[in-house]
Amino acid sequence: MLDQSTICAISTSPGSGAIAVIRLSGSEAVSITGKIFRSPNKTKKLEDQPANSLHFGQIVFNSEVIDEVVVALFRTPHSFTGEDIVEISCHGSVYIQQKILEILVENGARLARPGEFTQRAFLNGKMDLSQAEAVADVIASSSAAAHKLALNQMRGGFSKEINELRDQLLHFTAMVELELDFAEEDVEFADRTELRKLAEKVELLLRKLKNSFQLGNVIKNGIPVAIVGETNVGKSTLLNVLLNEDKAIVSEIHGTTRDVIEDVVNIHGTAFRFFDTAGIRETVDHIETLGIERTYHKLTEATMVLLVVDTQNPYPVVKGRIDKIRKRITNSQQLIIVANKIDVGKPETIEQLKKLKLGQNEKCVFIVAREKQNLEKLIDLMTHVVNTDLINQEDVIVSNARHYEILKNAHAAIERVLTGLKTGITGDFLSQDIRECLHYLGEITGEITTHEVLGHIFKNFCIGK
Ligand SMILES: Nc1nc2c(ncn2[C@@H]2O[C@H](COP(=O)(O)OP(=O)(O)OP(=O)(O)O)[C@@H](O)[C@H]2O)c(=O)[nH]1
Ligand SMILES: [Mg+2]
Repeated sequence: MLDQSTICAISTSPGSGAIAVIRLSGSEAVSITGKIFRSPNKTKKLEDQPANSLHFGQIVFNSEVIDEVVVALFRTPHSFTGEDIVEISCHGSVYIQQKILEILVENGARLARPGEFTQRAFLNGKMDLSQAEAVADVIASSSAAAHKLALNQMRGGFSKEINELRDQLLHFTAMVELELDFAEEDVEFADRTELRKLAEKVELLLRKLKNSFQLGNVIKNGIPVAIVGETNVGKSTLLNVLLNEDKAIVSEIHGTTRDVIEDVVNIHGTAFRFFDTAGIRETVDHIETLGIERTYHKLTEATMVLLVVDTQNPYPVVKGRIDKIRKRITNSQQLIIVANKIDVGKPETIEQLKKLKLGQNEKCVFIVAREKQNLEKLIDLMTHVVNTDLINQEDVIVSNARHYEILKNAHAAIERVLTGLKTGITGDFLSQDIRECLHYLGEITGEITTHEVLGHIFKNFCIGK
């Protein structure tokens, strides 16, 4: 099944740079490079060189010197792909890169397909499938949080969790299936209460992993933060200062923003996806009403809600708005009350707001959005919430849609097991559901895969990885 050819690709990003790296993998990686490599004293043979060594020399083709390069050698099985690998660091001109690639192909290497290096690493058992998938995520990660997530997965954090689950399930089936072998004797090896406990444990773990996807997904794409409040309180002003650009129109006219304005910005290593919304008020304007409906919709989708209130208003008005929004958000959402315009605010309102009792998922901060006063405090609150309440260091977070789909199936299967245990179905049915659950978990780590699945996963990689 494993393709034996030696593959090559430019592994650095396309275009010119100071240097570029061309990578080869396969049994002939060293000998092919050896044909075009010339050391300064012209005597060194690449094939005779030890693993993990570097060699300076020239790439020569038809007695023409193409470039001066450094060649790195890695030998099977101690390499990224598990095969012999050569990395040629050349000067980063597009011409040189293409030329060297061309010469390698002429000497017997084949151009690599997208993700083929990582695919080989998987097929050679250097990593499991979920780890291989994380390689792409690591490369694509654009924020510290997404990077942490991907790196954890690449190092096998997620695989460990899945393997533990599989072990427990195997233990489970073993107990049930032993019973089946002695069906005539009508014995019960598998204590039903024990089984139930085990199934509950597995169910909990699967549910936890499944539920973590929502968070994993937002970390990858930016944590959705809805900026909501009444008209003219300074929502768009706040968006603009957070983004550091004049994205939304700001004016003293009530109802300026009528549609949702969205942008992602990386703040202290976390990607936040901000949504500035239409101010909430009673209105007969049809378009504005539609905008306000969208505001409520964004509110439910957001992980974090910045409720902007204008401290120029009397406290009861402000409190009324806070209570209305509180009714619309759940415990798993974070509410930050942003008391704005304290430069011109009513001292009474500010005083009362400071005394406001806050729930577990609530915070309050006082700012002058227009002057960026206390903006850092708000940002600190937001990043603090993400780092302490959202991402727990030890927790494994699922961020891959394929894994999520599989976990959903595995979870449904274990739920059937639990119902089966309650209703007292026979062992063979139980075991069938457990086997199904096991099968799904195997799809995550790649113990069970089809050609189609593999092809689909790796085609989304870049060439050279
Ligand atoms: N004094 C003061 N004025 C502010 C502050 N923040 C915003 N403003 C002003 O308040 C007015 C309304 O600001 P916007 O950002 O357009 O308010 P909004 O909440 O987006 O309003 P709508 O889109 O109509 O819902 C503008 O004139 C801003 O300059 C502040 O901190 N202090
Ligand atoms: Mg606005």
